[in-house]
Amino acid sequence: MFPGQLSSQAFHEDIFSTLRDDDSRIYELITKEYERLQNTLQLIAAENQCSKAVLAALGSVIQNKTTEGFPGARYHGGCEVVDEVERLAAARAKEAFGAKYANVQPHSGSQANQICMTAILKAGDKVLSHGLEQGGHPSHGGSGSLTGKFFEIESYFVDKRSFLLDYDAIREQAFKVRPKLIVCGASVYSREIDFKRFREIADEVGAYLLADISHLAGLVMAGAHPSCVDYAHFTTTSTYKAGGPRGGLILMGKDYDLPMKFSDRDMPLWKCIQAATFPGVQGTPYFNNMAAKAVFFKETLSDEYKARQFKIIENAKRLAGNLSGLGYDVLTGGTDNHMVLINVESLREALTGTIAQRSLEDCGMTVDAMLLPYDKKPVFITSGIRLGTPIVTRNGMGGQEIDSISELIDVVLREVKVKSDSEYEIDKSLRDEVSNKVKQLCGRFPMRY
Ligand code: DSN
Repeated sequence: MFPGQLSSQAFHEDIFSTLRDDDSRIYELITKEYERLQNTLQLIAAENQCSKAVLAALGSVIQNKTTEGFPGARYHGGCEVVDEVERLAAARAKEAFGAKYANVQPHSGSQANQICMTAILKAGDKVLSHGLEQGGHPSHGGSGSLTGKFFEIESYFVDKRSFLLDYDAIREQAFKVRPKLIVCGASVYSREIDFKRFREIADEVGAYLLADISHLAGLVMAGAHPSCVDYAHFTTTSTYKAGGPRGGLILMGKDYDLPMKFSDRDMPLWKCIQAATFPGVQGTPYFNNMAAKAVFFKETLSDEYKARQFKIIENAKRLAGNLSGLGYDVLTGGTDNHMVLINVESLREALTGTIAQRSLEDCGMTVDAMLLPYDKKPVFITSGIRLGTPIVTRNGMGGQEIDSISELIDVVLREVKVKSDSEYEIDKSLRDEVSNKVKQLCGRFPMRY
């Protein structure tokens, strides 16, 4: 070591105090967010909490490296370390999901979907996907997304009465539409998805199948939800919802090297995915995220991670059962995963999802207002809320705490005074009382890392 040079350990150790000294405003905002997370209940189904090791990998000098391409075939020099990082992250992802191919470069779940779609579709090709207004995702063909602008999108919907996927109806629609791609996976669906059935339908109509398991990835890795990896041609997910860093992932199972026919040659599917990644959709991948993904995938192999995924479902089932017992309309009557969908309008006529979200937030509980299937309310008002148990479970909460949370939610939603679709009043003493109970609960279960 030359004078003036720091070891990697010394360089990285004081990153946070350097930020405090150099940019006190951002430092303060980070501190504020940390305190919000410590002192309020996070019940957003799409959120999770990564480990300190993941945070460390995100905030390391690896973020400085630029290059395009894939390990061993890059467009810049100096890639020997990041090649190893990428290979390790992909190998660990394959192990965690039991996949044959993993691409750890997508910047997000949306970009993972864009990569898969542009790999196999031409502009104007038909796609059949879960309707956006019922909890599909913009990147599955929403009209505002580039996937909706370039491909011809048909939506399938859940059954009007049961709110469940109706596979016979989807099959019938697939025969009518004859899509080149079927997309399954949703942000507002609390029941098991039958990936095998989706693949049978795709095979019958000669379509590819893409399963976006962003909401289910942790459960799938742990075996707490059936896996799609060998049923879907492409599995995509974001990595943060399962408890990793922000980012996306593409996995392929047994079909990873099926040939895709071009006029002058055949190309295996996995290579089409690589070409669509770069130069197709992205430039330089985020190597710090890749390092953090590698750290996360290693964590998912632990017994603690796997057991936690089952506990997340157990807690969600208890929350659904409690609220149902208190007279709430829980969509589909319960849940098979980490989310609970509630029609708040059926509790009190004038109550909306937006008022439920805001009044609960006033009392320290963070949830999402959510448009439910066949919802008649506008998108920023909604009839529903979506609750999720990943973070409270991550912090060690179990049945007793879920019972307390159910009671706290109930008292707020029964007592809030509704003035219009989005205006309300909440008694100050009630707000203080509930917020204090939430703080006490959070104090007993501090953020785990
Ligand atoms: N933000 C996610 C969700 O709330 O489900 C979708 O990407």
